Amino acid sequence: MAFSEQPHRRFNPLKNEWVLVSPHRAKRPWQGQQDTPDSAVRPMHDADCYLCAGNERAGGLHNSDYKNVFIFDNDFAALMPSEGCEVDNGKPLFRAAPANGTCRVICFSPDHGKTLPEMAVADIRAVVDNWAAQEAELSANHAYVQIFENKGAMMGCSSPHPHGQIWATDYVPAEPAREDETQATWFTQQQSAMLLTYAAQEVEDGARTVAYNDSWIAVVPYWASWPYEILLLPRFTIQRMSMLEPDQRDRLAEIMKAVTTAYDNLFQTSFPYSMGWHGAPGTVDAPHWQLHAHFYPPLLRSASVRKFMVGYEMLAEAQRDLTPETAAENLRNLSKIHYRSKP
Ligand code: H2U
Ligand code: ZN
Repeated sequence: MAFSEQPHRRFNPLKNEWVLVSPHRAKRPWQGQQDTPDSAVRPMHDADCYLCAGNERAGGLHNSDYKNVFIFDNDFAALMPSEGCEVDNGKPLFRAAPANGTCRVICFSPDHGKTLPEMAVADIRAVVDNWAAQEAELSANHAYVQIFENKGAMMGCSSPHPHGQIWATDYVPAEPAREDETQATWFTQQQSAMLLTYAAQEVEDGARTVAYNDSWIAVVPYWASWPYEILLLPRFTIQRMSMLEPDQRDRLAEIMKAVTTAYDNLFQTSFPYSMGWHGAPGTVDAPHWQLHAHFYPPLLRSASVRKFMVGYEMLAEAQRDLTPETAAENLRNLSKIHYRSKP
């Protein structure tokens, strides 16, 4: 059997873990849960939305009459900027640590009815600029800044209004901490930045490419565990978002639109996902790091059938049926025009 049809494992060098690929299972029947696809057409302004311009939020404060991007401190923040609680580290099996931080919400646009793929490139560029500014501001007094977007009810997102979040912490959380370690080890052993080398090799190969331009490439990574997972990589050396040059930001806005348009077009739905940026923790030079974004979407075979990371995935290791190459091909071959903007 060919590699593309035979069960095999692939190694994720960023997470330092394996994923089982079982392509022959892709055609198995599904009689399980069907989710409701999001195909709603929403108004530009919703009087009941906590995030729309001018409206009152759940915490009682009012949003400004904002015209492009609007950022506010989360009214129900998971972290506080104040001193953390006292912890007792006396017992090795009952360890705890203080956790201080800042949580913000970023509204991408005042238009309640349009998510990133339906926004103009110039408006996505404004989001990029705000992400970069937040990272610069918050990294001055936090150890790590996590920028992310939870999109769609299926991902537990609380509102259809286009928005994301920023959580800055006085510690480096587990995922970026692991990526820091794997990239540092690679750098020491190979004298190159792992993800810069990887981006160049994916550009050359092309089999897993979803979109690319002079500055960026979006791939279904070789080691993807979610069916339509995407890794968005710079093709140049860059450690943090705040370091991006103006033209690199323009190209980023373009590829963000291309990636999210492909997602929506795949199943003709507002495609749910969790996406987020991983940049170098702290502010010191970190040549082993390459800034990148992960997109983790739950959908598998239609707008209503999702992948569940359960069973073997929870107890042993991640597993996928669809190969990353097939997933990339499916995404790459779609129209570049958003399905809702067609006449
Ligand atoms: P999601 O990105 O998962 O939808 O979460 C939205 C965040 O917005 C959530 O953390 C905050 C919630 O606490 N929020 C406010 O701070 N004020 C509001 O009025 C509504 C939601
Ligand atoms: Zn709204």
